[in-house]
Amino acid sequence: MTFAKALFAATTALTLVASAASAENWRAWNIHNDGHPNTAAMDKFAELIDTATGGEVTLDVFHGGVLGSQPDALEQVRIGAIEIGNFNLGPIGPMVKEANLVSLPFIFKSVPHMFRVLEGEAGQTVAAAMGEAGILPLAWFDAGARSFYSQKPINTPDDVAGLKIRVMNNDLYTSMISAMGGNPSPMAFSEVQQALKTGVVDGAENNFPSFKNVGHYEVTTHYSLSEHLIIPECICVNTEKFNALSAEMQEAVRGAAQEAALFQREQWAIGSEQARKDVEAAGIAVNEIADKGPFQAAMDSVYADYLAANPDMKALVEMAQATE
Ligand code: BDP
Repeated sequence: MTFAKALFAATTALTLVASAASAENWRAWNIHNDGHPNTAAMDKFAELIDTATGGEVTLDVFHGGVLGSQPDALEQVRIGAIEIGNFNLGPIGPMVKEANLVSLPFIFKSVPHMFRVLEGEAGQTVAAAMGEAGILPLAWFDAGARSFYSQKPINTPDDVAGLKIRVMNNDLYTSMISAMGGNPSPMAFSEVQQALKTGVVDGAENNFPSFKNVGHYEVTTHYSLSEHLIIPECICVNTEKFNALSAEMQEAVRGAAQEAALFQREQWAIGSEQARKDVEAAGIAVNEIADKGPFQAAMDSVYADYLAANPDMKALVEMAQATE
């Protein structure tokens, strides 16, 4: 072997060792099962990240919440025990104050409005605060709007009064239900079907895909289109793990996440329409709410109390509200 060849062989071997050592195999948390648009999107993300990074970063996605409840998984991503998650921003509010912007009922006029806010300055502030807290958003998912379901139609806040309603883990949601005269019951997603079935709660609230995919429609009769919350979701990564990647790999990972998010939004549009048809075919009565004004009015005290306790959120709330 000539010297040049030997040098080449040695360098190649070193490069291989170096790239083997720097290859990252990450775990990703997903709460949903097969048949949910986000499950397809997270599988797609795993493919995309592998291709985009040339195998430098690979992903094992754990579906069905097997790595823990959402609040637990968030904590694990925050400390780096799990690298990635598809999180709803609702349960992030208790950890990252700025993320609570999206958990104010009726803050967004529509899903496109929500995306415009996220893509603007308010969204950058939320994303930066999440990154500081260790949960860096790489891309945003559509999660539609959340509406109430129970054993009776809901048309006014008075229809919620006296009902025990399951909510996600966030004080804003307990205040929201209390302001309608209901009894809020924060509970893990995995427990809701049983709680509805046994009457531990009278109702819950979610979008059509989640209402269908975990069988909540099997234990309720009415879905009422209150659309009181439009909460985005993210592909979020542990900030330190992401920052430890080379600039080139960061770009590849972010690009893969953004492409997966575009795919998710397409899947979401198809999946939520299908989920609505499926639950209706299974006997769920879906009712429009002719006037959402009384629900919005009932939230005045929620906003007032929230802003009194968090005066530093006022500018962000106003920025979102002023976004066209
Ligand atoms: C679903 C979200 C999921 C939440 C769940 C819930 O995709 O992240 O955990 O709602 O209500 O729509 O807990």
